[in-house]
Amino acid sequence: MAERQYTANDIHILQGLEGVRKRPAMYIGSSNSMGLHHLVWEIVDNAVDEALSGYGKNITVTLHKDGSCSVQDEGRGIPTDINKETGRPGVEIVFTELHAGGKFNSSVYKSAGGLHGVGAAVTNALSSYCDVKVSQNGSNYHLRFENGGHLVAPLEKTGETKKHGTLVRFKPDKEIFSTVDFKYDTIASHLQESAFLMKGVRFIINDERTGQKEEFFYQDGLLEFVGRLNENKNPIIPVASFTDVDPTTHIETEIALQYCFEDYNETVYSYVNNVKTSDGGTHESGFRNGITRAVNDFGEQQSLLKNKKLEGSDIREGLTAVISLKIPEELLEFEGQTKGKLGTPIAYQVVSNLIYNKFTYYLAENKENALQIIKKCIDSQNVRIAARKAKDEARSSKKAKQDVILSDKLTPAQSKDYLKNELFIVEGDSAGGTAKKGRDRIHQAILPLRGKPLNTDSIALDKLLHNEEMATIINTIGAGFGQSFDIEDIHYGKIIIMTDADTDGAHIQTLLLTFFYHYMRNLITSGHVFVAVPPLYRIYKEENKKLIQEYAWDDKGLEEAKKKVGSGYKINRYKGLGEMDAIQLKETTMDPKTRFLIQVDINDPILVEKRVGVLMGRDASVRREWLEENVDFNKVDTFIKEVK
Ligand code: 1YM
Repeated sequence: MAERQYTANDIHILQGLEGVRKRPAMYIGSSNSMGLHHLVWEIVDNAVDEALSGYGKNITVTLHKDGSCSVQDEGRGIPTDINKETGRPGVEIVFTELHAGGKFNSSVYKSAGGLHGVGAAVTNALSSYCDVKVSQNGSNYHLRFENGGHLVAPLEKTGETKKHGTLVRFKPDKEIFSTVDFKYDTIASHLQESAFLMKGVRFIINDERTGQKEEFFYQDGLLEFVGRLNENKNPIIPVASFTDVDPTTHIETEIALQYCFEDYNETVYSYVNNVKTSDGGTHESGFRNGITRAVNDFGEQQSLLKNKKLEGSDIREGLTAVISLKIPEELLEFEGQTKGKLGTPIAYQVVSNLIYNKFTYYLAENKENALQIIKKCIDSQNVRIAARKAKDEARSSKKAKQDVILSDKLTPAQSKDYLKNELFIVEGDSAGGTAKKGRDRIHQAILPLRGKPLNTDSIALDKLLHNEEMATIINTIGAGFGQSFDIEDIHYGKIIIMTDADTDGAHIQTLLLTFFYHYMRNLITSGHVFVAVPPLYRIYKEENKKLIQEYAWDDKGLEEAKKKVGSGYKINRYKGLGEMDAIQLKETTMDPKTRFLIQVDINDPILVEKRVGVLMGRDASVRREWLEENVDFNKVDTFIKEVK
């Protein structure tokens, strides 16, 4: 192959891609597991855009044994003709220029919509190789990049075909990422979410490393999405769905919703052009406004409300809803640091009117269901009013004017700067004692939990609530629970769960997380909940009467630590927190400068519901099976993502 002549253009491009390699977090959020998966989303997004424009019904993601990932679609194929301005094929530009696509891409609704659609070039820049095959106009084409986006095989025709589509295969660069291990579950649930949002497009995942394979295809889209989210709940009504296209703005809205008994949370997920709007925005506000008006008007008409209007929160308790909007590009506005909040003002009116009109009609047409819904809302209202009364009374009584009564087991932090304070919930009194000695007394508080009361086989949450340990946690956190939970009142910026690295510890972790998920969800969604990761090994030796020691959190770290300490080392494998002394525990697990924390994240609705379902279900054997299969302490990752 002839050596390629670089032009000024190439230099500019390589500088661009070099910038991505220097600061990957700026483009994909982080260089950990989340960032790694971002590389896949970038390529899948392009395939999804193509399907959204009406080309191709199957999208296949394959995880290969060499650590690479490929994404294949059956669309028109990325353009291979020469771009006049640059003299280079379109496909080469797409993989080398940041933000390429905007100029060429003509689809009305872009899935990424300028959100995080930094494009295929970013994936290329962060890969050790990237192979692109395009089939279009009767021919197969191929080009290849290596080593962070250097073109090593320019576009060439490789043969004839009747097919059309694009195949991209890339291998993430080990130099960039802290892990290059693609997670089947993460990718599968992302594809499943896309399949729910795109009726009629089939998403296939094929893991050649393990032989695992799944297909996601939902003809009923959001209806099935809500059904799946509520799989383990007790529904009051069948899932209802509402769709409309606004004639003036051309905004397409689809909403599916369902009410469930014994569910005290509001679960609303929203999407704009197939991208999750995690922080809500105008469409979600419009939805809340519209549904509140519809239920109140219906209740009043039917004389069910005794002159007391329902508040929005009464109407949304036990409600699961998914809202999906398709907004033309010129109306798209996003806000917030992560651009996860829709700002488009008109979306408020569009969604509010749609749900008001359609839900009002639904209530009138489905009397039986309507009465059940109203009853549930009135129950919530009564509980809210009673809780508020109790709170007011408590406030005016003398006792409450003193500090909140805390458990005598709590070792409090001295600082009153609440958000800087950390609460360690520790498994066992003995580890609690060690933690107490090792803590920073200004900012760290210790609450030991006895393992046993939690570690029962039947854990209905109402039982848990009456459990002394749970009551202690609620009081200590100091912000109430359930509907009356108020994040403004929390007494700690970080709630850190610290358990042994064994199955019992994992059980306690998941119970606490499930408890927070049900009763203080905001605590998790606003990023206050963490899991401490104690080391698995201490590697040490004595040399000239001096102790040389290193800690390791996994097997890879163990190998590195052995090298660092040098020959003659001894290894201490920790079985529990209790085996560490206060200094060791401080150094490894508690001191912000040296510890590892995992921030609990619930960005992944289906995965979370699935896990909570299993963990909260009454079937103890399913739960045990899940714990045994999924909790691998050599690779810390259960419920949880994102190492901080
Ligand atoms: C496995 C990844 O990237 N498919 C894909 C990408 C494009 C097209 C088709 C496409 C788009 C358009 C016209 C258009 C892209 N094209 C561009 C650009 N799959 C994957 N399939 N023709 C083909 O939007 O007008 C960017 S992405 F910019 F070159 F048009």
